[in-house]
Amino acid sequence: LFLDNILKHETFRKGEVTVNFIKNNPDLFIFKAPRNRATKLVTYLGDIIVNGNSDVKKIDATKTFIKPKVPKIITNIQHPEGTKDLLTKLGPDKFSEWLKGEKKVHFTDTTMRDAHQSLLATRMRTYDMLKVAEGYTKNNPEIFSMEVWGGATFDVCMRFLQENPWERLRLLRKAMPNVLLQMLIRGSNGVGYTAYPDNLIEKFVVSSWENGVDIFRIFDSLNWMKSLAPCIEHVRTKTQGLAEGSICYTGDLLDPKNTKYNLKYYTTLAKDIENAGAHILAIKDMAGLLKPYAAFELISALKQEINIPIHLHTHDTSSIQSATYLKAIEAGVDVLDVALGGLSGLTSQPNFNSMVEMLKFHERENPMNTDSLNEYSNYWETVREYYYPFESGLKAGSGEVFKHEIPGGQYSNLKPQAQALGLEDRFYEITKMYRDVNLLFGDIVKVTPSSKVVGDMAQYLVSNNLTVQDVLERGDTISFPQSVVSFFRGDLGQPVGGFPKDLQKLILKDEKPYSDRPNAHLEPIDFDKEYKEFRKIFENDLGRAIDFTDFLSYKLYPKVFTDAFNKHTKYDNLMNLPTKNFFYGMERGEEIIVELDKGKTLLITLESVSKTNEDGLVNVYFRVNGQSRSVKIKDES
Ligand code: 3PY
Ligand code: ZN
Repeated sequence: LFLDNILKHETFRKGEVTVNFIKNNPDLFIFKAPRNRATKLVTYLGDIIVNGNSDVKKIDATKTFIKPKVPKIITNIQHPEGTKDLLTKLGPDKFSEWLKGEKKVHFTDTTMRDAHQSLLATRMRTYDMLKVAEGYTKNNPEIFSMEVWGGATFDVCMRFLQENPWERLRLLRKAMPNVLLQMLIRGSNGVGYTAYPDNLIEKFVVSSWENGVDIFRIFDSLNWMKSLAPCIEHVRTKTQGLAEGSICYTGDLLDPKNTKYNLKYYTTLAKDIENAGAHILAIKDMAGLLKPYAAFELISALKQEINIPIHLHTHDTSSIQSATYLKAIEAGVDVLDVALGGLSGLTSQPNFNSMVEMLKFHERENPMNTDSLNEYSNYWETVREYYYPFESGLKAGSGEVFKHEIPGGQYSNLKPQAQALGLEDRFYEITKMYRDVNLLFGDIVKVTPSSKVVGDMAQYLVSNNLTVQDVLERGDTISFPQSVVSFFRGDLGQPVGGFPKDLQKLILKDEKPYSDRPNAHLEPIDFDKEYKEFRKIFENDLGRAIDFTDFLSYKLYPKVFTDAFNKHTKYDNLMNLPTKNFFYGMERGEEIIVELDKGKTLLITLESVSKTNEDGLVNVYFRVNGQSRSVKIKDES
């Protein structure tokens, strides 16, 4: 072990050994129990090389990648002061007043959350974010906030990327200490698809704040104040962060026949959100339905009604949403959500780079370094290629979004789901059915998780060759998807105007619905007792160290967390593996560098791959830091 320590020592490896080498390096005498990290890592690579990554359904054998160019990071300067420093100085209430008084338009960059959630099924890995996070916020400290967490990222981190979402947050916080970090939280549904006990949501909010979140964008998938209010309260009373309460926008405000989601409805809801204590109001246009002139009316009216700043979020699915931003700016919007060019447009947010250019020399201009923004946009455009299997295939903006109203974040997921059900060629039918189901359900607000219910029902009806008319005529003989039954029982709360009663009866059969808060039906968590039990299960020498945030992950997603934890035990931390190799393994002769810890790197070369032997095993031969290593992998084909 001593010899091993010497060989691995950085000074030795650099060839800088002097006579005092041993005397000056007491760490040579620290003998760590080997964690076999290198073996675990090559086992993962071997697995992917032989069997592929099960998350990648279709590989294009002709695909080649270009190495992404990371814009220069100036390591020896500190981050210039930004909005995070201002929040610390002013506190949330004064910060909100400051923002409201700002003349220039501010920008939230969604590249690391909603943009890839909406274009690449949320698969963006921490590895690609960390390459640029520090430099980006050093070069562009004028950014209002970076949306980096929450929404579907929490689940996908564990389920598909084998990452710890909390570790992502902590690392991004460290890399971007000057700019506000923002998350999306689904009110009582946290970052999940169902309601959780109130005390779990409270602890989740507090831990999110402690680990780096500054702005909590809080919404409810049915715009139900009873779900929004407690979460706003947690942020207000238990953190020094900013509570951003959201109205989810649906339908068309300008349609005279729209008596449900009209101006009065939105201004009343906004007032309720302000009264519940929000520091900022978000207009969350999750499907990109807010048309330019409707935006002007809505924001002008809200400016009259409320005294907190307004933050507008949209998706450019129709490709006309930059016009919406233009009218919103004219009406006095305070902050706009945008994504860096390479990950903008279509189901993602409008283009940050172009939006800044649009405002040049205008009285509300927010001067930014557009050359730098363009460099980072180019970086993301190149990185995006690694994620090609997760692209939705949408090639141009589509006016159909005003008919089906599918949220941008759901669109990129619905396609692979349809594929998995063998319905790929009936995707258009599914989008039409989505609209029919929405109307059948009484025209509800559709955003996670209510949007998932509509999507599940639409796919169910298409795959069973049923229509909504069939549901109305013989629903008593149909067994509906679990999410639909749960929705009609009241598990996601109450929709605007209530449930259609006859349909509710057909779907629930003999079950009784309820109309109070779903959380009222959930036992609070006994944290002392349950955390102890959790530690007993997961604390062992083989797995990674665990803490309270892991317990929260476990409470939100028990199975997903357990699977990810077990994979970590098998493969160790895969976060530092380059994205190309994480998804596609390695090519023969390819040489990669993987940083296990700061200063501890592995140089891995794939030497050869044997044929499958009679036991169904394949030998994969690597060189790791100059030494031969081979792993036996079971051929699953
Ligand atoms: C989410 O809840 O993940 C969303 O992005 C909703 O728009
Ligand atoms: Zn969104």
